[in-house]
Amino acid sequence: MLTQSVSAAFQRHFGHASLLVRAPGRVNLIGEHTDYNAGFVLPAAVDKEIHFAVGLNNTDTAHLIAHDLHESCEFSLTEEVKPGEVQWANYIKGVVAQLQRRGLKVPGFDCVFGGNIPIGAGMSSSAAVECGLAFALNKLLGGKFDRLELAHMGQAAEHEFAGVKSGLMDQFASLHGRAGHVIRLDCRSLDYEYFPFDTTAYHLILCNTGVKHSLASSEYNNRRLECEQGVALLQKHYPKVNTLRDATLQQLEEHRAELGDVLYRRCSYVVEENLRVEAACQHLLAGDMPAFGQEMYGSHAGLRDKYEVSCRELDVLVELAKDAPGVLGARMMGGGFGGCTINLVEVAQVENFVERMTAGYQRELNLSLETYQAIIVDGVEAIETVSAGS
Ligand code: GAF
Repeated sequence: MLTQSVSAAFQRHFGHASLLVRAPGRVNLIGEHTDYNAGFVLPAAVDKEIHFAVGLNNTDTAHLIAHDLHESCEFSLTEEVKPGEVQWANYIKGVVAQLQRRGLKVPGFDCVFGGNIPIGAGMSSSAAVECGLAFALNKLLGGKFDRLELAHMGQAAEHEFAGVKSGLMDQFASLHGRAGHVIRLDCRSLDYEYFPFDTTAYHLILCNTGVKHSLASSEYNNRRLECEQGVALLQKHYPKVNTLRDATLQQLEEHRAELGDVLYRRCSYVVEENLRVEAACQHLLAGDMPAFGQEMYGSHAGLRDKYEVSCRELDVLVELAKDAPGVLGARMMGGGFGGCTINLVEVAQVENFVERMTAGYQRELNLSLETYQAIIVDGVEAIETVSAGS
């Protein structure tokens, strides 16, 4: 459906051959704000996606159409691409700039994209845009770069063209997702392992607060800075501590006064969250989903109280989930300050859960709730090549 409408729009506007690509958003089961601290994450690509039709046009200009927004933008490729005023186009321009920086002469291309990833829901629509376009252009231009390099390009685009100093998790998950599996990624070594995630008994349900507070990106960058300050201080005592991944709770305890209250809380959250991811993976292997769910609740408490990236809407949803039958775990997901909670819910209770949460959110905050079941799918891939006029 999505592919057809994007492909039809491409034919209407440009009428030449194109490559069709799908790029999924992601969920993260546990391991939040650990990626830029060289820690562990446990994401998966999900069935909310952005689809692309991309074709070379034998000119020096890129023409972009954001199908859902009914907006277009074009830019010249004769020189190094720079960020512009159109926000959504910057994710694409950022990727093109990365390809150029790696020595590729990017020729003119036409691109139509559209999707169903809710914007601002913390499901990484921006990473899907970056990764889908990077994958499509790379394929059209000879496939020089592997998926990891494409993920790095997406991340760099986020840093330089969107101003968010994000980690690698979102781009990595969009490009490396595997249907029915979560990915345990070690963000230090970039080693990763797929864990089967059985959804016969439990479903992953996302509850979208519908809010995205404006401090999201500035506070995100602040947290990253605070972690770096914590590391700089620890390093004076422990030269081998290069990231919070290398730090222990005992070291933090010993230098608590020197760190001060805020840095101590930020750093101890990160160290504890890494331990929770490792524990969660053990529970997953042992099939102990109630224990897995407890780690999710622990993660939320840390994000709320120590890392302070939650908000009232997210906290209300997690509290409501705790009281609902058949819920094993719930937590805020992604950068925070809005977006979704992720909930692990017994299949038989899903319908009741959705009703209860919707009513509760309305009652507590007078807000309406959107919910989605997250189905774990494969990462970015080419769907087909469409010839001109078809
Ligand atoms: C955002 C970032 F893009 C990720 O890199 C990650 O840090 C996440 O927030 C928090 O875990 O999605």
